[in-house]
Amino acid sequence: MAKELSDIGLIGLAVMGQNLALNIADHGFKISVFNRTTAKTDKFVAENPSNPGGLVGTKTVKAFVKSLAKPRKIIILVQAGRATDAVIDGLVPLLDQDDIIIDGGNALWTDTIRREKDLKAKGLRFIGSGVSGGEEGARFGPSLMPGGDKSAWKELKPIWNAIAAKVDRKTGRPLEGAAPGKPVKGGVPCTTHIGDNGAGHYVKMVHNGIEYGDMQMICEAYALMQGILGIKPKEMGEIFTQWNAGALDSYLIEITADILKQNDPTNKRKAFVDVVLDTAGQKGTGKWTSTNALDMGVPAPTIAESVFARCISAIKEERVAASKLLKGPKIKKTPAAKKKALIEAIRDALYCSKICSYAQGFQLMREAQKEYDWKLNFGQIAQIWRGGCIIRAAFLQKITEAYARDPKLANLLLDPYFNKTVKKAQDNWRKVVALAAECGVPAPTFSSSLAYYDSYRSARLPANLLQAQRDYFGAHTYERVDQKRGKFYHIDWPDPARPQLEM
Ligand code: NBP
Repeated sequence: MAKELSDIGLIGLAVMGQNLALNIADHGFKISVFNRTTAKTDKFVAENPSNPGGLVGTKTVKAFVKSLAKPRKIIILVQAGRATDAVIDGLVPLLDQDDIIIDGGNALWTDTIRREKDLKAKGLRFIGSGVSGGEEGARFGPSLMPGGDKSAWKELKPIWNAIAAKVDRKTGRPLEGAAPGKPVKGGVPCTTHIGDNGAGHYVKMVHNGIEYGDMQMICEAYALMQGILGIKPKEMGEIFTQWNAGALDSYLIEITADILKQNDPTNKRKAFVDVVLDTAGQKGTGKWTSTNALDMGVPAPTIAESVFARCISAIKEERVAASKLLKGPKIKKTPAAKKKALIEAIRDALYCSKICSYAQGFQLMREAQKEYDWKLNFGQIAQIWRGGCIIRAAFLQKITEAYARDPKLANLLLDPYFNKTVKKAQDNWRKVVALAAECGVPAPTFSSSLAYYDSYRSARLPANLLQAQRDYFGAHTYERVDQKRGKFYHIDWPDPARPQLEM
């Protein structure tokens, strides 16, 4: 007998909402849907008549709420910010004690903390869940990062476990169903309860910051191979395919290979990548990650550089004008015999920079858990990023293993695997950064990652001089190397003890 009431409901039928609703229905859950513009709901339901669970289109929020089994579970997939608040405000008067609202949008985690608190005071439960993987992920298995009320998570877990991407328990490799939309048999779902209130959205934000870094690093590898070696897109596509068979095995490397091999649809003799305008947009999560890093005083320069790289790309006209006035060095031709070695060096530079970028992302989460009193499981976070999401990569299994070895690991770079990898590859990394500077090819994330690595491994940095400067002009005081930490000194500048120049 068909179920009368729906197992779950979803509001917001744009790209993400439609695909997630179909994924949920594929797994046998009956789902009610609602959208502000009713025509979109009608079209969506009409176009998807058969699925194992069933789609129920509703025309009013009241009818939508009435169609759900209690405690009601309602996913919101609308724009983050005001639209999410508007949808919540419309729902609240219609809900009963213990009903559950799940925000699957890219909300700012502090908004999620606020919403959870407000709704709790009204007797409602709230989950802020990161949803990663774009359209394809939402449809066939995203990585899901839920945070919030534990009892609400218990109710949501069977659905989230069913629809999430799955990875192999031992190898962490993403698993696929027999066909798109066919449920995957076995495997570990790429979802776990991340922590209280805003923890899920915070981790999703850091995921996006890391994604910014990954994408920019790949672009720098492309720019170096193009600028210094003159490699054409098709050949470079083959290089990325080879890289994808090794330690760099990841979704972003795979799609980069595809993109580079793609011809322009309007002129088949041209590579598609060559006709795309070089200005990149952003929606804000990379900026949020970087701002939060600055707020908490956690160094995340690779992620910030990747945001700035998009900013500088956006001022196209200014760059074109500057290119006519500002001269750089002439690019040295690399002899053909050295081409293979340089390609390998670029690959190593990419891998080492990637390690630094992830080290920064995980340090951010470590600091945030102190600030917000969360208990994050870093190995599990790396594991649920192995499938479904944009940054899915073989490399994440190494992170899971690193945290299994030492759950309190201070920095990924200190793990034996990552330490050994960087030790082996760093000569190549340094060579590439030096060559990029010599040739005038911008490589902001490669070089800032190297500076991060060198700073992190320095027992003594020049901040001694900096602190002395601060004491000189602002009486900011300084600590001494020959005294215990926490004791502060000040000199009345200019210091009478300073040796005078003999005349
Ligand atoms: P959008 O963020 O573009 O949201 C638009 C949808 O929200 C439309 O269907 C719109 O209805 C509906 N909506 C409702 Br219902 N009430 C609204 C209101 N009061 N104000 C504005 N819109 C309202 O959809 P999306 O691209 O599917 O993304 C959904 C969420 O998922 C966002 O938070 C996004 O950041 C996040 N996300 C997106 C991706 C991605 O790849 N796109 C990936 C991961 C996360 P209408 O038809 O009447 O305009």
